[in-house]
Order: sequence, then structure tokens, then C-alpha cells
Amino acid sequence: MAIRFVTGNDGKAREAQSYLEGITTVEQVPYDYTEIQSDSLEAIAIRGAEEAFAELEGGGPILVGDTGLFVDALGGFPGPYSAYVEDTVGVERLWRLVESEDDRRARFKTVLGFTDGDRTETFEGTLAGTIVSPRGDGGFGYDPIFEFNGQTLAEMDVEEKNAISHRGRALAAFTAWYADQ
Ligand code: ITT
Repeated sequence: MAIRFVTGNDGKAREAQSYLEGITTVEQVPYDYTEIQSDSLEAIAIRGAEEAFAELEGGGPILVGDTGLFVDALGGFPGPYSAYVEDTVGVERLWRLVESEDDRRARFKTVLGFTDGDRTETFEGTLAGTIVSPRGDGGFGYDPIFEFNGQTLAEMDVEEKNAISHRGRALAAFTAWYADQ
């Protein structure tokens, strides 16, 4: 049965398909699950996957992804609230908040939540880097202010970013597990 990847972003579904090629098919499902208020991406992803599985017709397995940017000097902010902060404060002003700090380390974390109705599992991927003044036109979200190995994620092409990204690492962990089932 195809895996239903719950996301509004078809690029993410295509990325998941490229990992799962030859193992299963990935179908994009644009369902807006409730994001519970929690410090834990795992808890949000588990609840999201279980809600989507219960609400959507069909019965095939569900995969959801939840990502956060965790800035060390800000106690992990914006973390699970990254989408809300991007929409309200914006990426440029997050850089301004970090600019005066000596320690500009941050990490992206993606948690994938999977359920097939019997089992619910989570898989994580992280990417450690540094917050910098915005550079680059590619990518999306916080990519222009997140530097890894001298380049911001917005300065990389999609393949280059996907090969090292938090989401890529989470997808690799999920794929290894799923292929074994
Ligand atoms: P879905 O429809 O897939 O749920 P979303 O944007 O609501 O998309 P995410 O959990 O993927 O949910 O993202 C949370 C926030 O983190 C949001 O502000 C994104 O723009 C940002 N983000 C996610 N992945 C990112 C990446 O690879 N690079 C930069 N920013 C990212």
C-alpha cells in the first residue's frame, strides 16, 4: 500500500519518494492536522500521524513530518514554533535577535511520525550549523540564515541540500526501518 505523506509541500513528498524508490510509492495528502502545543517534535508528530490516520479515508499508512530550528543562545527558540515565528517575526528579524550573541550555533531537527494503525514510530534527523546574516536565493523558510560548512542552505542547490539535510537524514532512518518490515 502507498504511504500517504501528509504535507502541503509537494517537494517534500517527492523527496520522500526518492528515498523509498523501489520499496513503496509515496502519495502527497494535504491534510491540516492539529499541532498540539508541546516542546517535543516527537509528541507533535505522533499526534499528527494518528489524527490523520483516524480522519482520512483509505486506511493506508501515514507519514507526517515536523521540523523546528533550535537556536542555542535562545534556549532552543523557535523550536516547535518555527512555522509560527516565520509567519509572525520573520527570518530576517530572527537573525537580528541572534546577531548580538557570541554563540550563534543552531540546529534543525525533523521528526517523521509514521503509523499504520497498529504501530506508531518516530524517526529523527538533525543538522547542526550557525545562524548568519541572510544569504542565497534557494530553498525556503530559514535556509538563508542557516550556514553549514561555509554555505547557507539557500546557497546550495536542492540535491546538495537534501543530501545533508535534517529531513534527508530522517527519511534515510525511516527508509532503513521500513525496508526491513
Ligand atoms: P508541512 O505542510 O509539510 O507541514 P510546514 O512548513 O507547516 O509544512 P514544517 O514542520 O516542515 O511544516 O516546518 C516548520 C517550520 O520550519 C516552517 O517555518 C518551515 O519554513 C521551516 N522549515 C522546515 N524545513 C526547513 C528547511 O529545510 N529549511 C528551512 N526552513 C525549514
